[in-house]
Amino acid sequence: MTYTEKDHKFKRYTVTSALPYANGPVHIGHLAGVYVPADIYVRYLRAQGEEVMFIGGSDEHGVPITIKARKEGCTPQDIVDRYHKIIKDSFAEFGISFDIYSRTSSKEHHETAAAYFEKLYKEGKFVEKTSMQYYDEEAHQFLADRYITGTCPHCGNEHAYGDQCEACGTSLNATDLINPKSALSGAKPVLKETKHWFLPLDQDETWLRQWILESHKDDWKTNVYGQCKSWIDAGLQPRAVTRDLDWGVKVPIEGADGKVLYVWFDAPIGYISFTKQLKGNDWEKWWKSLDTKLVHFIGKDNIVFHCIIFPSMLHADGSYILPDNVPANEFLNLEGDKISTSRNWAVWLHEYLKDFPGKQDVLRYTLCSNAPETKDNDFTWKDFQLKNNSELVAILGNFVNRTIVLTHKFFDGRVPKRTENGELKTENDVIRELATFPERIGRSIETYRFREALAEMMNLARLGNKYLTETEPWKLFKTDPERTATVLNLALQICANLAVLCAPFLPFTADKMHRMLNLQALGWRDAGRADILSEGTQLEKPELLFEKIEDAEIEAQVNKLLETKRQNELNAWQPATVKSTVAFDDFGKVDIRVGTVLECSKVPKADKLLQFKIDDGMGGRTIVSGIAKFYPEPEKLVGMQVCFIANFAPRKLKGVESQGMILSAEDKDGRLVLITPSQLVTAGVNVG
Ligand code: B3M
Ligand code: ZN
Repeated sequence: MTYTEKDHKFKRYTVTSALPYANGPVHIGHLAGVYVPADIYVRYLRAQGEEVMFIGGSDEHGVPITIKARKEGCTPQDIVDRYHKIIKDSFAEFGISFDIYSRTSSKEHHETAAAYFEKLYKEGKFVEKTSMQYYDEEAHQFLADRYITGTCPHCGNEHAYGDQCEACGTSLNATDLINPKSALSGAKPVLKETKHWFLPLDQDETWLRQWILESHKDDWKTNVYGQCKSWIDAGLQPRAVTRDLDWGVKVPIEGADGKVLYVWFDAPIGYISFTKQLKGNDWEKWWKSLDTKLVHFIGKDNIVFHCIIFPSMLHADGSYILPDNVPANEFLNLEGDKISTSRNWAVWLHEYLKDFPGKQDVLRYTLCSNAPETKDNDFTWKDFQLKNNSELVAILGNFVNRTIVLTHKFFDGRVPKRTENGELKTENDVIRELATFPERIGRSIETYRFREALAEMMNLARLGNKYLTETEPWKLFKTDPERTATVLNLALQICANLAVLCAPFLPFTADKMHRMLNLQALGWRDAGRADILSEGTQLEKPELLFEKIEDAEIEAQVNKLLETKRQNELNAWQPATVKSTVAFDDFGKVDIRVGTVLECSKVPKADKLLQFKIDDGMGGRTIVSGIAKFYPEPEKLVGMQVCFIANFAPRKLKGVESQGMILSAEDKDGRLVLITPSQLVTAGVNVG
């Protein structure tokens, strides 16, 4: 039994993590917000000997998938097959220890979700309503959810979706949007009649208010509680749980052709259907026993669905437990900017693995120590480097390495004997303090304060370093080998404790430490003791737990992001607005001619300038132009024809008189390109 639950009723834990949409790979935001905290939580619970079911999977329905398929000209199934694999592999590589990672396009899921709907339908739990919904007359389709965008009536965000505004988190109905626009054709949609089934959330207000606002006032995170409160206070509206779409779980009743379940109806049922998929498992105990604790790990944009809509679905069925907690995180930004799949502004997990092979724990560590638990937070590569070099290498890695190296040096790598001596105050203090760590770390994890828990774990490594600094075993050995043995024994006990206590956060490092220390698998309850590593145990050769990350590696990542920024700017390029109208006569005042380049060279001491000698059919002239950067071999321009303004007032540039201006086009990346006639013409002719 865990620390906060000593007197509680829970016997087992069902832990779910939001199902990512299989319309793209996963990035650091996913990991920091949901999967690292969820994984720490379940690894810890397992170490406590608790019975845990950790559920994950891909959300393969919904408009984000069909939009992507349309863009790429393939089927939605192609899209989800591709990304489900990438996502599943990334999670496995990062050690996210799901008991099952499944997918909502699976047959079992379709059956479970359809049966869930059917039961509620038969019991009269839905309200059937014919209403007006937006329809795209060009695409001949109803515009559900993300097929429609517009301005959020709450915060004014112009890119809100038909079901939700991501800027303020509000859940919307498409008809709430101001200036609605079809995401398919850009057309202004029309309203058309259609029949749907609604979950009458308005009837759930009383028990939701009691359950969340009263019972969970003290244990739900403030950000989660606050969002729930404002929705409930604003008054809940009936919510359609079906859609006019062809990709999804078919509505399993007569008269519902061409309709599927709303993705937010079927996706959370995935948690249940995936549990069922684990063969030989009594799935109901994970979902229907009052002694099971249900915890949903999600990001803040999913709060309403997990705290209000899904609980209402569970409540409508009547045989399910409700979540005990929904520890939602805020968002992680990247280098000061919102992470965005469409703008490619992200650190993709599959790319990180290629760039930093074997360094999964470094990212897990950075993301946990910087997790957006109470407010949005920023990931920067500099901070990543700092956390690795000054914390993992300098504190944890250094302590473990020094201890094992010294044990090899002085005691042939065998755990030396610790002389129990009541007078050794330093040792007794260390032993006493060591004993407090498992509970301190455990309490923080159990109350979803993972940053704090991680910091505590590092404090144990700090305690170890401080102990070595104070006792200096590397010097002590010459004068007092017996005391040195005591010191290294105790330092090794701290290492062994770290191996157990760092495992939820840094599972790969913990495995390495277990191997180096020849430590058997221990539970959380074994930690805290100063005798978990038996005297005489032969240690393996030390290997470094962490390596320094060099500036060049960080620069390469920063440059990659700068390049993305540049690409995004190019993609966002739009032609300049056309200037105000000019009369023909005014245009006629500018005398544009064609000339042939006779000579061309750099203007001395001016990086940007080229000096042209032009045959203008009138005896020749010199023109200076600021295009040197784009024509590094000016002599190659000889013979080319250019257009120039012949009646431009002469002016001196770096001491050279320029008698006109050569015309060039500025491309969207800032490159200047000379304008030349498509065929040779006589030097001096007019352009107009
Ligand atoms: N796929 C939304 C998201 O990825 C959604 C979560 C479903 S959890 C049941 O943000
Ligand atoms: Zn909004």
